Amino acid sequence: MTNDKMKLPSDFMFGLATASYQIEGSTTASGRGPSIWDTFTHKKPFPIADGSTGDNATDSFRRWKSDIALLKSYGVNSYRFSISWSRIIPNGGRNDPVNQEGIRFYRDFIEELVKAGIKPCVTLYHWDLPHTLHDRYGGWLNRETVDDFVHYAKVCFQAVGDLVKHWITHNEPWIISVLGYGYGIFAPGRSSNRERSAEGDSNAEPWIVSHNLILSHAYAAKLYREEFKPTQGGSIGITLDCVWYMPYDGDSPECVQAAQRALDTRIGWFADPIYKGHYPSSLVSSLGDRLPKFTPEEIAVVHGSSDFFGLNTYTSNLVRPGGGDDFNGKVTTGFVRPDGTQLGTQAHVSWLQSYPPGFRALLNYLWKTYNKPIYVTENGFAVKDENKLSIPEAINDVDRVDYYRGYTQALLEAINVDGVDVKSYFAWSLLDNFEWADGYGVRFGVTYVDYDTQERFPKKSSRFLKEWYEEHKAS
Ligand code: GBH
Repeated sequence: MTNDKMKLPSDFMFGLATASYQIEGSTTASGRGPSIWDTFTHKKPFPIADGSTGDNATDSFRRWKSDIALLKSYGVNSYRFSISWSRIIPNGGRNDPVNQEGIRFYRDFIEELVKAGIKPCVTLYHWDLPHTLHDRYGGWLNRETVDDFVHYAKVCFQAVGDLVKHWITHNEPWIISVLGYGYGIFAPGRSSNRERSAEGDSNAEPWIVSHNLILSHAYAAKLYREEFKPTQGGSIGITLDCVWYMPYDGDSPECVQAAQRALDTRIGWFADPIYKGHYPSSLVSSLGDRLPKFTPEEIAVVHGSSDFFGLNTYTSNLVRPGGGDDFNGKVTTGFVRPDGTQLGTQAHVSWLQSYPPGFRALLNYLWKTYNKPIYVTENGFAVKDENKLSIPEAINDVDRVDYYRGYTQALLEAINVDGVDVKSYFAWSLLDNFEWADGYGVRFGVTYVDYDTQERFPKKSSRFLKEWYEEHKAS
């Protein structure tokens, strides 16, 4: 099929994505409480590469009107962003006070978006747990936090559910559990578990955190469906981060099995309970008692709890058995083929190379395996050394344009040639922003942010995406 014949479905959501802690700043304004990312980034020695924090970020809490104008200029019909739990309920808990100023902020923001003709896609939790819940009972390590999250979700549905038709409960539970509680490189920075988990410690934290994240997603979805969906009519789901894992040598049974184990661990850990009603058997057999069990009542709520498959994906890996750890299925991953060539163009971050065929293969795999419409909620690229360039050089982001050209073409082929049901594509990100443990040195935006002045400069990639959408949207 030629390129000009390939179209996007008529209800397709095309837009850009961000997350509260990465862009908002103003972390003590208007009654906001501290989140685990505030306390984590302020620790000494600094856990963030450049010693930075999200205190100012891209100042979007104050510049939200001009951010919406920017979105509008990019021709999008949707925007994915997250709500900061600490702005809505500063201490987080189900018996703690609700902060009307926080609600006002998001209500105003969403009303303005809708007025601009941009559909909001709202993430409830993009990693910024109210710090009080962490102190009170260990945050996600404790089942109590499940009920707190469901209450917080309810407050959000009540406050803005008349305007929001697309809800995401959690962003990337694998990252929350493994980087936050396994390796300790993300908030809340717990890593003691890493040593303990090797020999069957039943208290190994990431498995408990994930179990609670899955439950909190499921009970929030149940509440939405019972109390809000009948009148508000939206949909709700979870977003998982997926790498496309391919056998290193193409077809040896060892590498094929290793790649499947990696998929089971990165994706199936969450997707299998939610879409199939049980943890993957490879996880059950390798973890034994370390993997918590759902009660029959719980799994009945978990199974079928996501209306769609929310997908964040950036890259692909070649996989060999051996090495690694329980969090990746005990495999070795890389970008170098047996013949010494690389999969694609190297990004500024070590974990990312471009490989569009992997995106198409992943979309096909998820569609076949889980049979749910797919919302691509993040996809993007950080150009090597962009932080060292002058602004005029940086906005000429050729590698990012190439990345988006390849990935959007793979998306069109998955939809039009393979028949995969894809309902959205959100590029990460609207703005350069606070890139978690990497700080501000890693830039994923289609808009350059000058952090001295907070001025925004559209990069070439923003123009590419605008024109691509114009060309391929349903007529
Ligand atoms: C997304 O995660 C996030 O949702 C988003 O907030 C973030 O800004 C964006 O990616 C870009 O990173 O080499 O061990 O340090 C994607 C998953 C999470 C993959 C962090 C890379 C660092 C791995 N990413 N991870 S490590």
